[in-house]
Amino acid sequence: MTDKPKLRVLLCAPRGFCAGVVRAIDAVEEALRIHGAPVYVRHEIVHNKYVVEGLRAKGAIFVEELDEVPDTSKPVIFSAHGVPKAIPEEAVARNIFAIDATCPLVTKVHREAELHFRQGRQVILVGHAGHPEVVGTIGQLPPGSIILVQTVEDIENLQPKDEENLAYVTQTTLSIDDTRSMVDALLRRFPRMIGPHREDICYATTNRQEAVKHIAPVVDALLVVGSSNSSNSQRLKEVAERSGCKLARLVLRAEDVDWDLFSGITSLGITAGASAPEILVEEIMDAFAERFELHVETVSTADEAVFFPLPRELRQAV
Ligand code: 0CN
Ligand code: SF4
Repeated sequence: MTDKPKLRVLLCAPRGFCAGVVRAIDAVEEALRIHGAPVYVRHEIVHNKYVVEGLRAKGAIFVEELDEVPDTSKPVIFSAHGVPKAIPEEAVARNIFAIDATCPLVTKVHREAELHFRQGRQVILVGHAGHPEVVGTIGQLPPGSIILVQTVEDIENLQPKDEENLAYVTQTTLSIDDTRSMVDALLRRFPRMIGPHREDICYATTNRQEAVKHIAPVVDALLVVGSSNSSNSQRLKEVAERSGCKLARLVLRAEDVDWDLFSGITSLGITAGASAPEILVEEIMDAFAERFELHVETVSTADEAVFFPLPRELRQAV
């Protein structure tokens, strides 16, 4: 007999690591294995403090800019979020051995932007100012070539050079619903604007949001496991709130759970951002199991079988 209150736990599937994150983390691990510690990583390889701390303990040194890297024969790995063109150029100029762990789905957006530019189109980027992916995408083209829009109001105020010659691209980790409204607003103002064949929002972002939409309306609370600087994780919390969940929280790990908030609930949804390791989901489940009698069900809304091979520089080394 247990006197713990019962808690029905609905685990979202898919959740957690996407193919781009697995590849980026593997790239750092493989670089450490081949080249020995230390290896340098420009920016958090993925936006998760637990992952970053784990790699730091194995000998990765994290920097924000290349000027923090000494003259070295050790590799410098670029994070999954992508970098402006100037960064690999700087690496070549300094004779730095660069390994690019940019997610192939971010690189795809870079190439789209470049192609539009070469075909004479002005490029509109839908995204969040200051996010490293947005900085990287803007940095694919000469300064001033890409216009960033963050809101429908920004779209109303747009003054493009030639309304007939426009294209848009988006950040990969945005809210599906917000982006649809933004794209609709763009097409209302500029009906001849060209966009991607499919969304630039990636499969992992899409599937994790879809799973949350299923679960959020039927649970008392929903936890998103992830870091606060992770765009895709923050969007999952927003999606939960907009789908009718009154209590949605983003937590890195069990010690961050505010237990007072969850004391009266009888059902809980759990998901994890694309950069959050499953071990932290397990840690949080264990912490709930200490306080509740859990009945766990997995609710699966999509199958994922995406795999990206390691960056070229590491494949050759292997
Ligand atoms: O959390 P992440 O490292 O990055 P954002 O969601 O903040 O973009 O997840 C991996 C996604 C990428 C690129
Ligand atoms: Fe790539 Fe999407 Fe994962 Fe970002 S969230 S690393 S774009 S698969």
